[in-house]
Amino acid sequence: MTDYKLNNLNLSKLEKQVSIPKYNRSNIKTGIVHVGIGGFHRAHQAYYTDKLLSDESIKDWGICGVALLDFDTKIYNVLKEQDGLYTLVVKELDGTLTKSIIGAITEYMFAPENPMQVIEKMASPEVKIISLTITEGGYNYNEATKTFNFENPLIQHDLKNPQAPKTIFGYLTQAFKLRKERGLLGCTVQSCDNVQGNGHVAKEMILSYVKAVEPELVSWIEANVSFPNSMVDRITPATSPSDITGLLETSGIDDVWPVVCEPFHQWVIEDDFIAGRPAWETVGAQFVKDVVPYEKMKLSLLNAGHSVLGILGALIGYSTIDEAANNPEISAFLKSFMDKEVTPILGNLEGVNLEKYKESLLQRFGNIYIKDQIDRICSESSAKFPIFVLPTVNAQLKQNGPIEYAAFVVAAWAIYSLGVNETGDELVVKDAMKTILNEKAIASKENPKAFLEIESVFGKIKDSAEFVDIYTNSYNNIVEHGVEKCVMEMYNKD
Ligand code: CS2
Repeated sequence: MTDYKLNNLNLSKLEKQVSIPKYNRSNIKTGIVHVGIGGFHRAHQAYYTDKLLSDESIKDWGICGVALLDFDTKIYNVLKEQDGLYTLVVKELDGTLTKSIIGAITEYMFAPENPMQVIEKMASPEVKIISLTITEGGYNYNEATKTFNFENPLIQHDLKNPQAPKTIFGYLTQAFKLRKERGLLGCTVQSCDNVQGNGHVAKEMILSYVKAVEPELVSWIEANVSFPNSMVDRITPATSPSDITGLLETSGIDDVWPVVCEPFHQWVIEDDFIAGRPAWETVGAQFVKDVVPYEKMKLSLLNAGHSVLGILGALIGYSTIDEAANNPEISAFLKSFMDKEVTPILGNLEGVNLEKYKESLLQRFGNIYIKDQIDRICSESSAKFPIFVLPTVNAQLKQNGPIEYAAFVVAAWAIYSLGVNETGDELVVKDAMKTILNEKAIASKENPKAFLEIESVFGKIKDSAEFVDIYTNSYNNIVEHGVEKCVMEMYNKD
């Protein structure tokens, strides 16, 4: 089989091997600027948009992908070399691979190289939506103070260098300023991150920043920018070297960075787009009035479920999520956590069969073909726990409900933060707060409560005697008996 480098020129030659964009990409105008062109965006929003563009009458919704951080230089270079094209490899439940080339990213920019180019693009009249996957930590929210974190050095940089910002807050401020000065219409900021009330949080954090730097812009934003909430879902592991070579060997596609993902995908969006939007509902997205209950369900079951499997699995010595999910002890623990602690706090979810949803999650986690990396799941846990796990604890504490399972996972995370698993192997801890997590983890060997003192993660949880008690017991039990034995005893007792 001849190998073809993935780019515009070779696209038609690949038609026999895989599905390729069915539209003329050079005719598509940019209607969306997307910040954060990692695997998830490319498996989700860009995938939906590519499907939409197959209707050749739709020409206004191409995506300009923005790589915001220095660290994103690789994806920018790949997209540039491949004319924005990449292969999406869906790993089906029976192990077959469905491959398609996605063409929705028609422009790409590297912000650190040319910040003004990005600001101009965000302010351009044809752009109606600025969407974001900037990760949970990207919203710069401090759990302890419940406010915007002005101490972040990158924010300090933006305050001093408004024309050459580094954070999304600096970019959006400049783009809104230009729109206002030029008398242009506003636009929608659409968060696609795993944050409860992601639109609300995006709005609150952006306005906090703008209030400090351009207070006269606040009322313009309030009147001209909308911030719909959305629930996004598709498990997208990091691409492995064998995904890349496998694609080349089986299809002759020389793609430096394909994206692999599960077949399941869901997107529930609040219909609040001030400058118009693509008809994503025609390709499977759901538009609803209030997305908050769906988000809560997904974050506290799926994402928290991931953290449970990730942290416990890492301590046992597993490297992929399916290994943890297919360990009967761990999966029974997860099921109890979901049923006993999460389900009671979800309230009424009209039209959702929660039992089926939970069942489907266990099946998705257990998919042996996905091989989602435990390292990926455990990375940035300091930004994930406050959104995925701790709201369940706080809600249960308020109603004197059960917290055993969640407290156990927090204790396991404290031990994980020592950086060694139960067989003595080193763990790759990737976390913006790695140093403090490790310091507190070491102090926790003497007094487990030390870990809970990180207020920007745990807020006031350390003040709950009940939580501290159960957490400390779990901590000591894990140290003494190991995760698997404790887990077995816990659900046998129930
Ligand atoms: C994961 C998510 O990062 C994580 O911890 O839980 O990336 C998860 O795979 C996606 O939200 C699935 O929709």
